[in-house]
Formats: sequence, structure tokens, C-alpha cells
Amino acid sequence: MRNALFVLSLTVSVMATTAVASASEAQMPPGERFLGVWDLNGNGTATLDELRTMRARVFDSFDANGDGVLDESEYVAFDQAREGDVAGYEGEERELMQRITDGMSRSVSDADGDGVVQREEFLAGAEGWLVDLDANGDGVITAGDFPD
Ligand SMILES: [Ca+2]
Ligand SMILES: [Ca+2]
Ligand SMILES: [Ca+2]
Repeated sequence: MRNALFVLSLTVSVMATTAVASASEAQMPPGERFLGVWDLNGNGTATLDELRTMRARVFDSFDANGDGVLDESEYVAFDQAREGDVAGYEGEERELMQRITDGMSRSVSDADGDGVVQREEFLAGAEGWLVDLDANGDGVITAGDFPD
């Protein structure tokens, strides 16, 4: 069941055709895990373009009926997947992973407050997400934005 895949392992799964996140992947520090998925060209820097591109893939994989909208029921599966990403972490790492995944929550993503998330709304959410995670304020996400 595709929607049960961990969100932060999605690209890894798609690209490497591995089915599920391994235990070692769940133990990876959140920042490293984030970049492993969202830095699409693997140059150590996740740009706004990469966040938008990857968000489109995440959106499409959870838009079960393909209508370009993530509704409440589709968000149930998405919420479960993000909870799966947070599970296994403790303390500060858990807080960081929670913060990363909360950036895709329905409450954050539903900018116009109509209760559902349109595809473009979800892609546009990449901007605020980047600003939130960009601790050193250089406009991109790198290892330097996460605690050692
Ligand atoms: Ca990159
Ligand atoms: Ca839908
Ligand atoms: Ca940065």
C-alpha cells in the first residue's frame, strides 16, 4: 500500500525501488534524512525548486483519487505516513522531525482555509517551509541548518 510509505523515504523508495524504510534509515539524524530525500540532485543543498518538485511527488502519491486536491480522508493517510517518519526518534531529534513533517500538515498547507489542500497550495507551501528550516538564512537547506 503506497500511502503507508514514510514520506521522507518516498523518493528513496521510488528511485531505489526499495519498498519500505529500513530501521537504519529511521535512526539517521533528521537533517541527514531530510537532505537524503529532498536534495534531489545530491549536491548537498536543497533548493526551493527541489522542495517544490519533491512536494509535487509527495502530493501526487497521496492524492488517491487524482483530483488535484488533498481532502480530509486523503490527509488521514498522509498524517499517518508523517507520524511514521517521526516515530523512532526521541528528544531533540524527535522535535526536529516533528517540525519538518509539520510543515506539510493540513493546517499549515491549507493557506486559504477551505479545509482541503490544492496541489498549487501545497507546492507554494515550500516557501514558508524553507524559511522555517533555513536556520542560517542563506536561502537554501544544507547540513549547516541542522544541529550536529
Ligand atoms: Ca540539490
Ligand atoms: Ca484527492
Ligand atoms: Ca540554509
